[in-house]
Amino acid sequence: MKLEKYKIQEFNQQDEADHKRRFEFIAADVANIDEVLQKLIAFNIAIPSWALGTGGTRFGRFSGGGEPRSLEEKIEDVGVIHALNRSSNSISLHIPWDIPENLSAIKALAAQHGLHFDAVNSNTFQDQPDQKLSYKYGSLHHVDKAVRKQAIEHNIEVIKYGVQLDSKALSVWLSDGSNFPGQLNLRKAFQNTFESLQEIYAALPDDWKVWIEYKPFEPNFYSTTIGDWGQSYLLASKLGKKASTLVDLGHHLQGTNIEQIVSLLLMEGKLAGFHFNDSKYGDDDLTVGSINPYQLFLIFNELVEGMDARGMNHATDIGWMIDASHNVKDPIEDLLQSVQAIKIAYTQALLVDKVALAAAQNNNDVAAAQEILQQAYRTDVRPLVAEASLMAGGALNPVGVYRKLKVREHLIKERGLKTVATGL
Ligand SMILES: [Mn+2]
Repeated sequence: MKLEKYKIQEFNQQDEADHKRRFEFIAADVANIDEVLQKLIAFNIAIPSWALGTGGTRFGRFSGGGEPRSLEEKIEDVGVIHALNRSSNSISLHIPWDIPENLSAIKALAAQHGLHFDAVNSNTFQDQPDQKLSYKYGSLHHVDKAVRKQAIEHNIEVIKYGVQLDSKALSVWLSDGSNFPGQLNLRKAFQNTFESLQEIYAALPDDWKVWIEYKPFEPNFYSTTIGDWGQSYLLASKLGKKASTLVDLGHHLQGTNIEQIVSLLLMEGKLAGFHFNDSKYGDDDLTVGSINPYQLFLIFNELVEGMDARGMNHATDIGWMIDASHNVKDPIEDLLQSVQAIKIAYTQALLVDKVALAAAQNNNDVAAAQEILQQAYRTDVRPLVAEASLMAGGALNPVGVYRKLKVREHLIKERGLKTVATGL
């Protein structure tokens, strides 16, 4: 399904007068409003191919109907999202859930929707039906060299798919770890992981990167072989320049100061990218900004400050991606909400008075520093995000227009009520 631009514009016109009034009110206080809008227009967040279906838990899965049945339909769904928000211009594929069979046709379809391919993701956390050796006890860290070899070869195969899709990065998340004390020699497991990653690293094309994701627990509950940012950073440092650390917001223990992690990784030039989601307890994979939008803002504040300090391009020098799962929501609505939340936090971070904040910090004026941050955070920047969307040809209110256009009803009619997307 392809959304017609004129239909989006028709709905925009209905809201335009109200929007202009709200926009002008807030824009009057933003000195560099054009720069902010241009940065917002340039800012895109990749959609993972596994997020277009309804997610499940280990207890069950309740399909919402009209889910994409193929990679082609997943690309069409990302096309719908991008048409509405003009901020989701790429898709991140997961191999083997989404192996592209006809590469040139897939690339042409993506291009029709204005999309390109972001990082490719390998999967050694599940056994596939035709797989020779099991990953029950891990993959790249496995005690058996033959299992490690199989997992290395899978990652190299994923790189080959990615090259054909013009991707530029391999994203690796391992579930490797142990469930009980004594199960693993922790040092040897880490060493095996490093040596396996070295072989994968050697297969990377010159202009490629490998992103190493970490996670402290689940599915293993005693140790995870790449459990935190320090372990990921250690691997990335030992591997070399093409390797860096990927931060998934849900992959931290409660109370972790993620903004500090981000700040230091940026300082070292080792922050690869982001997997956005939100959580209350653990790796909940909830909609971005639904639980703790202030933390998201504080993270973006460090991102903007740290990227500016290194002269980085906000839009392109870090990989931005959503990694969430939707148990009870329409996945497209959830993704639209997530992208909006990210853009709101980014805009608020752009509004922070950096000169005044640096002065307050240098004077140990703690109260003033808090006032400056919260001045930006408590600004309702939604009209700025809406204006950027309007300027880029998207919807003033993406979720609202999605509902008015009855997209899900059309998709159910086209695909059926009982479809199941590959992946989750
Ligand atoms: Mn992730």
